[in-house]
Amino acid sequence: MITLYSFGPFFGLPDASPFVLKAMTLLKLAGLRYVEDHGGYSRAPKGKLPYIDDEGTIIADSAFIRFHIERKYGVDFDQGLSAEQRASGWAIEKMLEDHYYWALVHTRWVDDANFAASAAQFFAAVPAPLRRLVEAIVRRKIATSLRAQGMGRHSREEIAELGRRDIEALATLMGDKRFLFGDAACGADATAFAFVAESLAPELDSPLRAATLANANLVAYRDRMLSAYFQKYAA
Ligand SMILES: N[C@@H](CCC(=O)N[C@@H](CS)C(=O)NCC(=O)O)C(=O)O
Repeated sequence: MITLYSFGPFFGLPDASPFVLKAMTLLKLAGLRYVEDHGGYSRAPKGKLPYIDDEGTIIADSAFIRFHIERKYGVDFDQGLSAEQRASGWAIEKMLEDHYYWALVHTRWVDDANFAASAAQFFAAVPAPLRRLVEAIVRRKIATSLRAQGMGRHSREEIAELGRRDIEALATLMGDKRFLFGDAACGADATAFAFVAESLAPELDSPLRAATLANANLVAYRDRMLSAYFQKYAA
């Protein structure tokens, strides 16, 4: 049995992290059963979630989880796709993971009102006297990461504009297809779905949420993926 180390359900979604939601979706696409463990963050080999324990083999990072599933279980998530479609899928994933993600992080963690309504939920279990301190330490760490990555050097408006461009690009590439490349979900759909679903979390009244909501095809895509793979969270 595979153990997936995750944060746990937040924002009406199976997990607060788009990378964890991506890994869950990959496991489901591959038809692999897994159990979740919400207590593994302190032992995360790369200091981040997700990671998995597959019968004693530890794999950290959603990309390497994907490669592990492909190698060990003989799964081709992109079966039937052309070389060009596979390359496009990878490019879409990296736009969302290495660019859009940071706009989403900024929205959740920097803006005070959004933080109070969303990310602060993570600390609900921390004893009250310590909660403010822990929140402040984590927010400072995230602000430092945002600056180091580069996104954190832009103004709020500039970050919103960059994030909107990503969402518009994704919506255009999706068009009126059921999934990114047709009638079947592929590897990149795990990522695209995860980021669209996290963007639409109702707790976050952000320009990114508004941009996603403005694209009916993305909202329908989120609903379709939830119904297919996360029935409990479907509307
Ligand atoms: N490249 C990693 C990114 C994972 C990641 O950024 N996870 C975040 C949550 S969304 C995390 O665990 N952050 C905790 C930290 O940086 O301390 C993947 O694809 O799994």
